[in-house]
Amino acid sequence: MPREAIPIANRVERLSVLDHEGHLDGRLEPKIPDTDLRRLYKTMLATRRLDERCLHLQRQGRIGTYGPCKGQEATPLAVAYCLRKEDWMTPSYRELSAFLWRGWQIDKYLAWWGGHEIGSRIPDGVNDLPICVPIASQLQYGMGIAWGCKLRGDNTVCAGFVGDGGTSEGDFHEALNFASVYKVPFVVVVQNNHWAISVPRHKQTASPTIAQKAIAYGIDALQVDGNDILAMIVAAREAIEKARSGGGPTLIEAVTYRLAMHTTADDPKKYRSDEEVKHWEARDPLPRFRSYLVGKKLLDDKIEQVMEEEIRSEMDKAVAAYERLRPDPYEMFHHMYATQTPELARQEQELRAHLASGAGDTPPTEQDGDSRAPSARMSRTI
Ligand SMILES: Cc1ncc(C[n+]2csc(CCOP(=O)(O)OP(=O)(O)O)c2C)c(N)n1
Ligand SMILES: [Mg+2]
Repeated sequence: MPREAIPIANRVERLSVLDHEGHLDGRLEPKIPDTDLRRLYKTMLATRRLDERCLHLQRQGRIGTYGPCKGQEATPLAVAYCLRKEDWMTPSYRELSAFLWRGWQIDKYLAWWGGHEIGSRIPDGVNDLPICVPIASQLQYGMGIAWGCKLRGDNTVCAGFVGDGGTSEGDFHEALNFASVYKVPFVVVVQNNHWAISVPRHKQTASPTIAQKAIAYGIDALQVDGNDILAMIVAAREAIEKARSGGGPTLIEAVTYRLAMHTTADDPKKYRSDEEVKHWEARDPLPRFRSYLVGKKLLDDKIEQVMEEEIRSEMDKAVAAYERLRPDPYEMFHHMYATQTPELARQEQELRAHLASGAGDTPPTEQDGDSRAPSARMSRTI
């Protein structure tokens, strides 16, 4: 009876196409039409600007707790770019660039952070699940959707997102196991942004990469520079097309960094150094993609200025539309169950009595100084 190494079929590769300064490894450059490259950059820029705007809106009391995505614009966008419209996406909560690409409405996105269920309503014709906060649970839904795609045989696939912290949840492992055994068209993208609130990546798991966790489930895996949109497009294209052609699931570990706080309820200075943040600011996905596009003569200051103006005007309109929304604050007591539970009925009565007592005054809105915005009173916990 020998004692010998067991050959393991799966291997884990690391991929990057642009270096930290945006220089290209030409051998790996994906084919992307010029118009798409410009649109991708504009969406990255819009994501950055909307993220900044959301921070301001939160500080002014116009939306509730907000979870920024600064520094993580490239990964979700690349995946969304490679999906077809009829494919599915099960996001977590830091995939804003993908939401914009997939056609989510900005006013509804703001409504979600304003605590209103109207923000969970995905536009007709967009096959996405809403923002999901119970960590990693979205992978179970994603796996189920992908299985449905396979059973229907309509050539659609699903991409699901999760954070590095989410890989410690049972849901992550159950979804991978099921996806692999049933060979479903599911692409799991781990946004490894190095932190799960204040828990660093090295305390999350002792395995040298997150990608290699896929090996135990018999799933192919790739570790990718998640701040390099070109590398992410190469990886996502491969994985999505493999899934579409019956090759089963893939795990992509996108190595990125959360440049801002976990949420506006968090102070990252308490647990990480300025040097670490500076190190990652030098790897910001936006300037890297920008310098690639400037090198290809697809972008210059003038073109970017026009983009900035268009983005600003679109955001102004969306913020105004959000602040005009007057969603029913009692909807939250009716949203979940067909028949309201006694406990929810009690809570609804409590809120009604509280607001009737005049305790529900709200801060002014951006548009109409002294009117009331019920949204400003609500918040989410993530
Ligand atoms: C099941 C569950 N447990 C705990 C929480 C509280 N919580 C919210 S975010 C978070 C950390 C998630 O870290 P990670 O998966 O790395 O995602 P990131 O926030 O870094 O994008 C935790 C523990 C939650 N939302 N759901
Ligand atoms: Mg994380």
